Amino acid sequence: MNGVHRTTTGTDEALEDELLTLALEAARRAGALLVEGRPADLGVAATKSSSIDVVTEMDLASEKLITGYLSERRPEDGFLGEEGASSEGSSGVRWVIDPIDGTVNYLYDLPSWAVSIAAEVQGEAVVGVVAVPMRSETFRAVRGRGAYLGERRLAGRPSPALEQALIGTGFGYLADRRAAQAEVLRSLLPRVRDIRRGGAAAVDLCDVAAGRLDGYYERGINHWDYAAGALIAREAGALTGGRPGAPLSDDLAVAAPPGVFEPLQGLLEELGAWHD
Ligand code: LIP
Repeated sequence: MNGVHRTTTGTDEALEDELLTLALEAARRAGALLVEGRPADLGVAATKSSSIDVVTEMDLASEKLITGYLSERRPEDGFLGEEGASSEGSSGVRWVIDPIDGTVNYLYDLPSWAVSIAAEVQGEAVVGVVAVPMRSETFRAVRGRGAYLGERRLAGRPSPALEQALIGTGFGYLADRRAAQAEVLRSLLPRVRDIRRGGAAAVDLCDVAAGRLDGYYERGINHWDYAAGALIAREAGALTGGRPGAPLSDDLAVAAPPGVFEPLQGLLEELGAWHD
């Protein structure tokens, strides 16, 4: 024995622990930067375009902080980030980063925005951290070892019938996509308890993990929006996927506990939620 403990999923536990510790600290630092660096009158006093510029600046600064912190400690790792970080690396580990998920909420000073960091080993997410600074919450998961919010192990909530399910969703930025998403929603809304549009996919996925939503779906989110949150949802017992039989992807993301997942995914397929 060389002292390396392999988990049931084949990754070594010491590596997972190291990646989790680094992701938590990087997310904490980025969250603090974003809270402290956000001008108080952002989105109120400034013109629309200059407000957006400030948000872009904060997005870039957050990603720079995270990639700088991680690459200093693990220089061989690769990166994929919303603001352009993209490198292969040579260690087999790749960090997938959304430096601000929920940028419009951040712009308007609504609390539901997050820093999302996932670590993938050989293409599989093994660690996920979603920090939601304005809620003072940090969600985390390690593949095969559960999802947590602080000390609380997350386990979703018992599945209601789809008609009684509270479903989160989101809308893309392009008008044509929004029109198609509105059509899907028109048919879905009368068939569920209600709909929530929180504005940050990573937070929606964590809310499924925490049992605050019975399910979530969205077309067109990016890898960095869901990499950490989907792992957290799965580790809390949710199923994740795209179209029936397909994994969760940019085309369609669905997450819900068993019992809601299947009818929701089936209905979304019928309604064509996977295309514009
Ligand atoms: C956003 C999501 C949001 C979704 C938007 C967008 P961003 O991410 O989290 O829920 O509806 O399409 O992808 O741009 O704030 O990182």
